[in-house]
Amino acid sequence: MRITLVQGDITEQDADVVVNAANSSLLGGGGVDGAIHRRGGPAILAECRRLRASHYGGGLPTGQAVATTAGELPARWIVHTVGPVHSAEEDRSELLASCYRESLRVADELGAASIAFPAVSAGVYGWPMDDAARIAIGTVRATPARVADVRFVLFSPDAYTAFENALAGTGPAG
Ligand code: AR6
Repeated sequence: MRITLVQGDITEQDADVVVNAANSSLLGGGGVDGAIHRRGGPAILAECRRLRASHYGGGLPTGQAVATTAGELPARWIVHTVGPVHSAEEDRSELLASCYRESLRVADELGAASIAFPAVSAGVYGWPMDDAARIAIGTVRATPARVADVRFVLFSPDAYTAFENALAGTGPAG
């Protein structure tokens, strides 16, 4: 498995799988989720609605992942995963790690050769970027998977730097 970092917009990635930082409703939202639905077109939402009706009436649980078409995006599939909202009182790292493990598992089931991840939970859900990056890189490295090309697509220079540090094993001091 090769891990690479890209600064940019995840909707432009031509990876087999693009991971969406969704919410449990699967009905869209802001951030990555909004961009994916906006640029991928209505086929993605239509399939999300079918998945809700067939399997996830109560919502897709936090830490799980499920695949749909990528609609008009260059990717072949979207894997929707629900990150945990960051909490100062409770350690939810294991749920965030689960998002990466489950997304890799679904990508393997699909036979994907490449996968692009955003920084799950590090936007609307409030996760500190350095910690989100450490969990993301650490989990992907520790997960056996057939998918050979794993990309993290970071929107901002700060996010890119946080992932660079995590990849090099040099977190911020303190
Ligand atoms: N490409 C790559 N990264 C992006 C893009 C993009 N097009 N847009 C934003 N980011 P977020 P979350 C970065 O909020 O924290 C939605 O409303 C962003 O700067 O997308 O898991 C859902 O419906 C941040 O670093 O996801 C949920 O309700 C990172 O992607 C909720 O937000 C993740 O930010 C999920 O929140």
